[in-house]
Amino acid sequence: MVRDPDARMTRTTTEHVITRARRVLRWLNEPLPPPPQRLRRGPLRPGAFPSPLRSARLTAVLGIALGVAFGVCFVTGVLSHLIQQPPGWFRWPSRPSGLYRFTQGLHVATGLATFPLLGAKLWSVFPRLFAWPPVRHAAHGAERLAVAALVSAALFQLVTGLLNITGRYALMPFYFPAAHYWVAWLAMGALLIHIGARLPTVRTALRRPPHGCATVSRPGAVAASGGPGIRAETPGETGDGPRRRLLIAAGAAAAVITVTTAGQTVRPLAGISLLAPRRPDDGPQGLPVNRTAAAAGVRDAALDPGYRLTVTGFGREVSLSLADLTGLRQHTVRLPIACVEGWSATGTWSGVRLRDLAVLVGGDPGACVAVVESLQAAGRNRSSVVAPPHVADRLTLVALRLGGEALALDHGFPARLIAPNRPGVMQTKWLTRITLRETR
Ligand SMILES: Nc1nc2c(c(=O)[nH]1)N[C@H]1C(S)=C(S)[C@@H](COP(=O)(O)O)O[C@H]1N2
Ligand SMILES: [Mo]
Repeated sequence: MVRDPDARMTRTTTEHVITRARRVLRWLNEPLPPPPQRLRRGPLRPGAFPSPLRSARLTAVLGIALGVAFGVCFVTGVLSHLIQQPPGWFRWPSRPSGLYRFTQGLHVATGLATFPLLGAKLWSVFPRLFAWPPVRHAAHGAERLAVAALVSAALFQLVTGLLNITGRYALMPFYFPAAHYWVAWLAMGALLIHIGARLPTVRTALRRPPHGCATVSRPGAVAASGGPGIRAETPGETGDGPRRRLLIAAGAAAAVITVTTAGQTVRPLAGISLLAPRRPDDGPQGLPVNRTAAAAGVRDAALDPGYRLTVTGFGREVSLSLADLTGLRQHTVRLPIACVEGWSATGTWSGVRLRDLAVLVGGDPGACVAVVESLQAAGRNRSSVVAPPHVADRLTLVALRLGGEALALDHGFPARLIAPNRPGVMQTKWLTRITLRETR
């Protein structure tokens, strides 16, 4: 019989790795020397947080609600980022025409609902900040660091998100979309570590009956006790009434915030939109304005009678006056502006199909990308890229009219882009140039 030396070598290497891993794990869970007892003062003293409201179960239920809200917010946020800065593999369709309006509305709504939930959750675990000993072993220290990262990242996301939807960019000394995007990944990573570490505790906490009628003590009872001031619910203990009321209050606050802000995108709720930063019908021609013509510095150029829209591509170039544009075949569509800030509003737009302009310079509208540029000299939103499905879509217009009238100056007069299923920030106003090229 021939022995296989390779197989034996692989086996010894594997065993070696396993032994190493075990040693690291043991080291991570090795108890660390406790800090001197005389430091155990103030909030660190035993029994510093006697509130009967706090319990492992309350924390677990709030944690699950938060996890769901955060998950939805994360997925819809990453989606919004991909649509605005598409990597090569990403395709975003032009239908259903109101899909982005829905996903971004959900993003902002779940983000806002997180405020009371996170507040209640932080309150419910606050005493744990003063747990004694502060670090039991290296693994415990790592978990606490992940929690610190999670809390900071979550607060950063909520605050920057709120500043964004209220248009307070000046208060953010960084580029909001990039910061909000990368910190989201940080929060998600920390959240996954946190869930991994806390899952057994959550299971135990939820298994225990809320009204404490059981008398059997379970082996997990100690694990579910969250440290100082946070009790595992021992059977027969009272205090579920106030705890339940706190949960209901946090849930109700989340619901009230949702209902009083959703009106900025859900039209029937507009009347009770008390907390929403925007009303969907507040602005010229019954539509909000994000950047005015004056703010964009395009007033004179937009009102100039010599205005021309240049369409180029495939070796051709046409220059169209406003009269030329109205002389082309006109179409009318009903489409929303769905701002990344979470408000949206539907308008009735009329103008020329982008695909007709592609044909005008000899392009195949089924295989074209368009770059649309505005009269605005500078600024991140002065131009945008229109992907092939949107160029080809019959709903995509170079709009000249809104609600049966010429476009208001602030809505993009003389001509703006309006396309189905696109973020508002990519519905470029005051168009001056459209460049078409073949899809590679
Ligand atoms: N040239 C230009 N187009 C622009 C913008 C801009 O700043 N400059 N803002 C965009 C944003 S963020 C939104 S939400 C929509 C809003 O369109 P409205 O002002 O007509 O409602 O226009 C988009 N088009
Ligand atoms: Mo926007």
